[in-house]
Amino acid sequence: LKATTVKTAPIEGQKPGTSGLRKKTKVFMAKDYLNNFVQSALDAVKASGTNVAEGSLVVGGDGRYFNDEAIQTIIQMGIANGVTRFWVGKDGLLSTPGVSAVIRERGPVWQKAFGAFILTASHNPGGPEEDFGIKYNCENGGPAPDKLTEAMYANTTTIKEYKICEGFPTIDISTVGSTTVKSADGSTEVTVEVIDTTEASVKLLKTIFDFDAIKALLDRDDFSMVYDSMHGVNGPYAKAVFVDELGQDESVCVNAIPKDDFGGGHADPNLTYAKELVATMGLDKKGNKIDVGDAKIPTFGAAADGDGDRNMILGTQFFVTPSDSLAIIAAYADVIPFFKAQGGLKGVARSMPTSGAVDLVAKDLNFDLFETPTGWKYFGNLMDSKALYGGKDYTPFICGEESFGTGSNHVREKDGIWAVLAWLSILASENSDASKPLVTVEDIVTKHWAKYGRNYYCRWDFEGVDKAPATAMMDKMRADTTANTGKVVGKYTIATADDFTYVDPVDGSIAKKQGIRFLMSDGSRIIFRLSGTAGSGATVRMYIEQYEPSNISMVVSDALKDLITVALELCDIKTFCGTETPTVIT
Ligand code: VG1
Ligand code: CO
Repeated sequence: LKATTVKTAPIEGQKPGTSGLRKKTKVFMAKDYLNNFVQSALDAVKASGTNVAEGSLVVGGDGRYFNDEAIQTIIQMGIANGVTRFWVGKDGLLSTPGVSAVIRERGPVWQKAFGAFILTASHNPGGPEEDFGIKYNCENGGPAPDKLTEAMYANTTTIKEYKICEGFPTIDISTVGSTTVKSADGSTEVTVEVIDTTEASVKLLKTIFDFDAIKALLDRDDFSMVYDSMHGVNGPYAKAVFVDELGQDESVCVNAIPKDDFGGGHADPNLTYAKELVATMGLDKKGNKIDVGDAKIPTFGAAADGDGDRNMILGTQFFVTPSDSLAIIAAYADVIPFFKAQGGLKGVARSMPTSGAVDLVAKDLNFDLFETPTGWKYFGNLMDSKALYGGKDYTPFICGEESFGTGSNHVREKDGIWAVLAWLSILASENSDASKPLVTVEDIVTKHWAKYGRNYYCRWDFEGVDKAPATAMMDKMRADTTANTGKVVGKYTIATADDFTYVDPVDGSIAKKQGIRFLMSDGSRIIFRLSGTAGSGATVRMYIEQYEPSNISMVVSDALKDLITVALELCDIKTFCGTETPTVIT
């Protein structure tokens, strides 16, 4: 357990983004890169008042290339920095929501986790030529708040040395079990426990949902489902829930073996990248129906991203937008025992670019509604409002983003498999009478639109553009907000043009520059942001929304055509970035 101190120097660009630090794998594998960040992170965690010698540090990842090596480095550095207990996922695998569940649920009080390193670049491709990432989660199970990630970043800019126990034996992470090592003088003892990947999550999910009701639905002859884990870390979780617990055939879980390059795919569950599932469900990448001949299309389809926190929900030849999914789960919260048992849902939140569909449900059902910046870390304070701050209690709570993320206060991360089980609960409740014809995903969504109206919505991503012109474009729109307010553009009038600022209602912290918004007088919205998860270059995101109270059966691209034209003019991306053709539309 002898620690060595290694001289190092600051490395540029180690600033965590929307969800941790993401870079090319090769960058991470370069000398001192990971070490510098881990040391800076641990120093910030200690400075925030955490005693790392007490409790456990969780370490796990989505299984991408360099995962295993990084885990051993983190253990060796953790020990040198005073950590005495580690919980490592078997085979190095823990999903993002899985880590949150482990932190919150696992262990006796004296072993409880104080934090976690999650090794993932989420939906970014993996492999030696692609991306790697690391993020830190806190004692509440949620992503480190801005204050902490800023402190980590500040440390990376001044770092001079890091500590590591290079002599610590390499841990065999392929077998569940414990390794304990004592220091030569007997004064300290370090335990590394390799834990079952899915246990804590499955146990928790079983307390949230009515598994018997879901099983009855899945067992119906007229119901079939497929869950595509895209070779990410979700596979073991999907199998544990659907095969082991719910007794379904293995064929329900496709691409369920985690691979270090996600099978060469892009483990991002949307209509563009989840090609295989989208075709199985009888759709093209625009969400239009395709001819599948004699093939039988499943009743329900879902997909997950690399680290298992995202979800896409599909019915037979039908795509549910993530914003609608959030609104519908909120509207049906009472069919989920977890919410019912706590006296029903109290609060909902969405990130600013997410459509206002959930707002209509909140208004109708009297839930407190919050609009936060992009990224899950902003939901944490709201969910912890009572426990941590003695303030108003917003839980039980459901939150979500347009980027295929949905979750609740059962953990402090978005949770892909939770969303799938939530949808199956809704379907089970609508189909409690087995003698009646099946109520489908499409029926449920259409009924919802008929009641609340429809928020037509799309997001255009311009990936891999140059950072300087993209930043200049944003700066121009920011500078023009006052001039643009009141302007008439096409058939729209800009009621407000601004740059979104969020004041956290719980602790008063302020997040500025969270996206340029054009709020039209008829309620339509155009929003621009730069992605905070790109491993290199820049990605411009353009979000378009138009609400229709009764005209609910238009084709999305037709409904949004005029607004898109206006949006492209307002940003002038053609001039700045040389393109106005998106790489992905969701
Ligand atoms: C994107 C999404 C955001 C999400 C984040 C992390 O961020 O837009 O909604 O929270 O990814 O998701 P950005 O800054 O690139 O727009 V995950 O599943 O990649 O951890
Ligand atoms: Co993810």
